[in-house]
Amino acid sequence: MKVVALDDVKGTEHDVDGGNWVSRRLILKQDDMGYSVHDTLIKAGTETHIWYQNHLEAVYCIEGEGEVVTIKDNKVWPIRKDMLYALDEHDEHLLRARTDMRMICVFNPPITGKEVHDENGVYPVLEEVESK
Ligand code: 9YT
Repeated sequence: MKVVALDDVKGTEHDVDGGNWVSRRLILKQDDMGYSVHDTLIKAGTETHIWYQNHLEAVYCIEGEGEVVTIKDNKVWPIRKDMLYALDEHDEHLLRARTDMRMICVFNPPITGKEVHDENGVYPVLEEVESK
C-alpha cells in the first residue's frame, strides 16, 4: 500500500506550475495504477484552452467556481464545488476560473510527468490561447 500526503509533493518535481494552474501529482504512471491523480489549483480570472487528444480526464471540483465551454457546440457548463466534469469525448474546451478552483483530476492513461515539460503531447494547443 501507498500513502501520499500533499505536503510531501509540494516543492518537488511533481509540483508543476502550468501558468494558469499549479498541479500536484499524487499518483503517476510509474505508480502502476493505470491512471494518474492530481490536486490542481486553477487561478482565479484565468481562461485555459485544453484539448487532451490522447487522454481522458475526470475533474472533480472541491473548491471554488468557474465554467467549462465545450468548443464543438459552444456550450457553457457552470462548475462549482462538489461537481465533476468528465472529458469523455476528448472534448476540446476552455476552462474559466471565476475564483480560485481546486480540482482533483484523474487521467487515463496516466500522466508520466514527461508530458508536462513537452506540452505538445498532452496539451497540444495550450500555449496558443492560454490566458486572457
Ligand atoms: C483541470 C485541468 O485539466 N487543468 C490543467 C492541469 C491538469 N489537470 C494537470 O496537469 O494536472
